Amino acid sequence: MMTQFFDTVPEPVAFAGRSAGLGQLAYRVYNPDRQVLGRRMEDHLRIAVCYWHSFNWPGSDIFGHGTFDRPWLAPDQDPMDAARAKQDAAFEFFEKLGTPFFCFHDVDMAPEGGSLAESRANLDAMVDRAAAKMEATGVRLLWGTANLFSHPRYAAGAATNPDPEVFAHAAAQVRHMLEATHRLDGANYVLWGGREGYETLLNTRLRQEADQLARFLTLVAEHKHKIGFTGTLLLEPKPQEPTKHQYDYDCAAVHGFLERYGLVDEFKVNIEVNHATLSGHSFHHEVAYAVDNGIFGSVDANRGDPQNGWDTDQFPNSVDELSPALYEIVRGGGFSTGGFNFDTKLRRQSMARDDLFWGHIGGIDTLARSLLVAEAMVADGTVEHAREQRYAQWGSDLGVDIMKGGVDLASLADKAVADRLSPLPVSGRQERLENEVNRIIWTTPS
Ligand code: XLS
Ligand code: NI
Ligand code: NI
Repeated sequence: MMTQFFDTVPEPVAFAGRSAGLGQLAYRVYNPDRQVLGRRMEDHLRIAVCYWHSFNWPGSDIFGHGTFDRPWLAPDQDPMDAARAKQDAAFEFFEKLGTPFFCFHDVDMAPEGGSLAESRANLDAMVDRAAAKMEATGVRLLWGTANLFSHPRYAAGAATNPDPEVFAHAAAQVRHMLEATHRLDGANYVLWGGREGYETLLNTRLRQEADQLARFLTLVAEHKHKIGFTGTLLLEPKPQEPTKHQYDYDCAAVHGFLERYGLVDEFKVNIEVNHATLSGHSFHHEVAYAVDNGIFGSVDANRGDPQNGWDTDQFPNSVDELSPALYEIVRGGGFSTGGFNFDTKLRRQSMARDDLFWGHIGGIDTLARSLLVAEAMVADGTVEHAREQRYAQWGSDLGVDIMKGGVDLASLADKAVADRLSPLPVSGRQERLENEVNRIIWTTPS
């Protein structure tokens, strides 16, 4: 195993369980080969490391410069030399962390050139190199995506831009990155509409922008089929930031949009935990919505900070919060092409190179532990049983009649009067259910 950038971590991180020593870089729960509900833990969680926050970002914020120890980001290097060094660092990290997947944007991996053709050549060279590294290490691509939000040309959006030339530029980038993802045998392709939204309604036509966005997504879906890419296309909801309002606000908004434009069979959602909370929901809500409506695709694992409202993208660390969401995922049959991508950022003071290991290991163990709780929740059956009981009346003649459309409003009303219906309210048993879930969280062995 190559050691060049992470020399303080000479060995791959391994599962050590309870015997892991204090300060030892080891997994305490995540054990790739452990069987959970008939699948290996690794195949359940399908963990990916993201290229952007982990290898591209120097630890800068709007008030201050980069703080991280990242020699591959040092200025004054030839951009392609820097891209190669960054790729070496990334693959060294993937291999040492021992996780199966990674994700990247076009511009994470290769520098933009002076023209589309030059950018394309840069990316092709880096994708060739990535293919060789993937072959050598066995690391796979969970998803690729194009960055349609950083360059000033996208300040007013990409697909929703008032200028069709910007739309065409975005199309060129997505076409190329979709083909690169296909070439690397990616399992999914993601579109996050970072600037597909507005800053002010005073200059914005909402219907026109929605039509443009739908047109763009239709072109992407057509091209996917044309090139024979069999991965899943994913939209990543987010309510705002960087724009004041983003059209892909949450899962329900995305779902309605897909239905309206006849795209619901072409796209699923990539749910990010911190985007769920930004939209005023919980991650549990977004997952439950997507699973129940058949659009659940993949997850960007991270968390926000309840003290502020931002997309702080911290590493997940709450088993209490994640377990109910993992329960919905496994109840729904688990991931097919999706997985847990660590769209996570270290805090700016976590400057040391090996902090990247601590962040990922903690997050992965949290997910692994939540998966074990979810498995126990399935075996326990209390939650499922409570839901069954709650809706049991819909199996009665009245319930079936209503739902199959056998009654109109007037006949239903007449029946309610004639039968002197006087239904009694029933307890929702919320506290009891919360206690049951806690019981399972507290008693599930690792
Ligand atoms: C930003 C998004 C972004 C997408 C990929 O908030 O999470 O990182 O996952 O473009
Ligand atoms: Ni994300
Ligand atoms: Ni985010």
